[in-house]
Amino acid sequence: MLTRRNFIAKGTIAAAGLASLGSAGSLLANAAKSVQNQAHVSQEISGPHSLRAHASHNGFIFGSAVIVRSVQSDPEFAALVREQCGIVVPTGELKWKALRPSRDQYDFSRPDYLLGFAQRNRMLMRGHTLCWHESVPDWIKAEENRANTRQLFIDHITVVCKRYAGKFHSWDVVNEAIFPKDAQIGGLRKSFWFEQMGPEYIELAFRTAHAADPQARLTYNDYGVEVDNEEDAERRRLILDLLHDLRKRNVPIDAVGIQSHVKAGQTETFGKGLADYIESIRQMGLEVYLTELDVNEDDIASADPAQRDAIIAKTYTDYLRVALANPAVKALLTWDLSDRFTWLNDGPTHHRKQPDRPQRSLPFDSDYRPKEAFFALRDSFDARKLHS
Ligand code: 9MR
Repeated sequence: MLTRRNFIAKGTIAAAGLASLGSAGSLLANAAKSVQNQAHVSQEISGPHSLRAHASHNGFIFGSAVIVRSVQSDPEFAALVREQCGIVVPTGELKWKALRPSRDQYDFSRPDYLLGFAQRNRMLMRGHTLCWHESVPDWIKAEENRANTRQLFIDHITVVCKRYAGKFHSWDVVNEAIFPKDAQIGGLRKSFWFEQMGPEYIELAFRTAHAADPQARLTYNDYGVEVDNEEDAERRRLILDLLHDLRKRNVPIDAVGIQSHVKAGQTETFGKGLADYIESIRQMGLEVYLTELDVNEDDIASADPAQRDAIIAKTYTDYLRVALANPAVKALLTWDLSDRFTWLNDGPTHHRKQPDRPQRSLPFDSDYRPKEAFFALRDSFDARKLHS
């Protein structure tokens, strides 16, 4: 097996060698195709050839979400993150469930580690997230705490934001608050926070975060706004209504996160809906971050890795052609950097369309070798044409 390092050095030689084996076996042939697909571009991917450098050259910050443990325990992965990222965010370690084993305990060890790593390597760091319906610890639901939810909420946001005050680029203050199926006012999700505090919890979260860390850019982060269909159009309308309302009442908010969990092999397109959405956010004076970009490839019928990689790469290109066109977009993070860690391979597989096939969703494969998606990202960064 080629390692990531010698793959990069010997990429062209490997392509030629494997190609000469012709029909020696589908695996080898696929590998040859996959490497050949990349042969037109430089195999240099570090320093000025990194995603980080190409993004910075085109007016935004590139980075990735990481599982902190993977950076702590795997030096090769840590080197890859250092090489490619100008910003990092922990996938789970700043959520309530991770930070708060009990009412009286905070465990900052993993986010602290990541902050040190980021600072040593001149990377920025984002925080994710202060408020999410999926990360509500059991202890807060107990009767004696339930009655105090509002105060516990304020205390949590204050303590966590103060710890990192002046050190974070931005915070996802509220995550995924819109869920029209719950049939609540403004399309708001009937989360624990909503049920305990009503719609006011959103404003309270932003005001509390701002008081504790006036420097971090405070972000509202959500999914399901990326494609041109009715469902996403409704979600876009509801999120824009929420943002207008927050702005009208001078709630301190600086940015909107578009999660960008997109799908390959679907008929729906990225187009006017997304472009208009980003422009509306810009006109409110807010920045836009593409916060959790990855490509779910479950809908691709082909089992051929080379074909799948090409379709995945094209999905990145199609998405970024629209998403990066607006100058309001100031940051882009993939949701992990390597297929080894993607959440799309987590948990039970029986419900997936391709249950036996690990997803190849990210720019680097599970051995940290760049795939076509890497080059699609880099080319998309370079193709950025800003319409101001
Ligand atoms: O990728 C994250 C996974 O490792 C965690 O187990 C999970 C629950 O904390 O959250 C995942 O990240 C989610 C993010 O916080 C919000 N948007 C959707 C992401 C993927 O589920």
